[in-house]
Amino acid sequence: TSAVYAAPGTAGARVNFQPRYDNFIGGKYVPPASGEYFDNPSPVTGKPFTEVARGTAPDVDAAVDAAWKAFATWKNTSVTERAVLLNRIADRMEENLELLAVAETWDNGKPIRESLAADLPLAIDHFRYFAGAIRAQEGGISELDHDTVAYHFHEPLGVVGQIIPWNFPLLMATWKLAPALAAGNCVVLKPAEQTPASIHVWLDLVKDLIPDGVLNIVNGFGFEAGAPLAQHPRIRKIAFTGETTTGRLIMQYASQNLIPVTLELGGKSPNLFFEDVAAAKDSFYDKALEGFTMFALNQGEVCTCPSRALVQASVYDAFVGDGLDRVRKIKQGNPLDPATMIGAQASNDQLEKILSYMDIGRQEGAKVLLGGERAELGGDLAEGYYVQPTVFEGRNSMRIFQEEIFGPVLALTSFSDFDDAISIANDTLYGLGAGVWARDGALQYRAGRAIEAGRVWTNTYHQYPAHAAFGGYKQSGVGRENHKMMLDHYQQTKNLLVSYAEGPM
Ligand code: TXE
Repeated sequence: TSAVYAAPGTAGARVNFQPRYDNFIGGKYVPPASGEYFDNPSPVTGKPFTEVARGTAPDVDAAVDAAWKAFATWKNTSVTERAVLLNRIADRMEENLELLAVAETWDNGKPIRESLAADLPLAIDHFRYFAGAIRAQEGGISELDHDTVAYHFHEPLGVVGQIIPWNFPLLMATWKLAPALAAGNCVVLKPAEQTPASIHVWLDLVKDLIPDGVLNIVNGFGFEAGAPLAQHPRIRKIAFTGETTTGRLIMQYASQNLIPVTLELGGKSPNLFFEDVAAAKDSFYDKALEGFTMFALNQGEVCTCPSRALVQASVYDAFVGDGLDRVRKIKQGNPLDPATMIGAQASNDQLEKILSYMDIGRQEGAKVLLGGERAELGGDLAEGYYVQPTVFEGRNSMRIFQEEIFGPVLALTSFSDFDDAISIANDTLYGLGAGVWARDGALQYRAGRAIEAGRVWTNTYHQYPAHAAFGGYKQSGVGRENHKMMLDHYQQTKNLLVSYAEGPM
């Protein structure tokens, strides 16, 4: 369908939110100990549409208790049972794809065509991937001598804490939940306060499938609900996605209880365009131009946003000219319109942060090639959080090249040769993603190996399959998500060392 989806709360809406969401603990909705709720606005209109429990330490305590109670049974489930559960969750999501996509778009501001074609299908596939991965996992046996054997078993950690961000609320929840549940853990999850609602729409669809206490959700703010979770003495691991400065705090909290941490943090990913890209104006060139526009995907609110474009000087003017033409074609508008390519920023705070970086860029002498302002959309969208796709030209030493803006803002510069390209690409505190665009195979390979980043896309960008490892070098994080190697982060190894000899020892 190409019709605009009806807004929640209006006639014909695919989803209607409840007026209020509580915490979900031990299989039931429970009011917060504080008795307080906070308003949740939609970025599409800037207007509140539901209110959400303001969780605090006592709620986290209750959730951790409920999770440990459930773990006593859950840890003994077979991998088949857990795989069946994950597959059922995936099926429910698929049956309710449009409903969930509208919920996600309304809560986060992202265009419906992306929630429908990317966020939800990727989340569904993630549950299915880990359903398969856990069934295919095997332990190991070492024969120490003829009568002595070391067995290696995978065991779950127990109760784990998970703190997620607001840029891909359902997908980030899935990235954390699927491997944790597959491995046999019970979870206490804290959604981001900016996007607390879509996860409850999801929960309403799947909660009858999940045994009580296996998944608990405590809503609330970072310092009030997130910190007590990360510091809780009875969680066995904390997984976090968010800002690098918050990641540092999470690691400190975890050190109090000496528990493992996985962190997916910020980025300032370089997107490198080598001169041979422009050797012909063919379909490959066209694909590279599309790669140039990827900084605006999800309004730039992606930890791997290719927020720095590095274009070889010999083709700079021509390539950038064509690239800007492509950026001008990005259609901004109502996120519920399937034709819209760029929607609203997730929160007013984020909108203001982006606008302030645009001022910083201008002040430090970067040249605005495109955009540079808040996007004024009329009617119901007038108070939504919209920003124009923006391209700044400048130098890599500028703050807009070094600091994560997390908006549709590209910092563009040129490089002379291979060594210059790699040195600019790596001149950053971060190392999450990168893009390499080149026709020459050896060049692609050498650039991919030389860039200090956990994922280097080559002649593509922004693909997130469940079976490719994802995570940061340098200050972009610790550990990996996706891929079956993720199970290692949610399991510990039990070694039984057994002698079958009669004796003597
Ligand atoms: O992140 P926070 P914010 C970056 C992006 C963005 C900036 C700020 O640059 O502009 O971070 O966003 C919880 N103890 N990214 O302020 O604070 C919080 O409630 C425990 C990059 O929203 O890191 C939320 O659930 N938890 C990014 C989650 O942490 C705490 C995604 C993320 O919030 C906490 C999001 C605390 N002390 C933002 N403080 C990515 N890598 O994808 C906050 N939280």
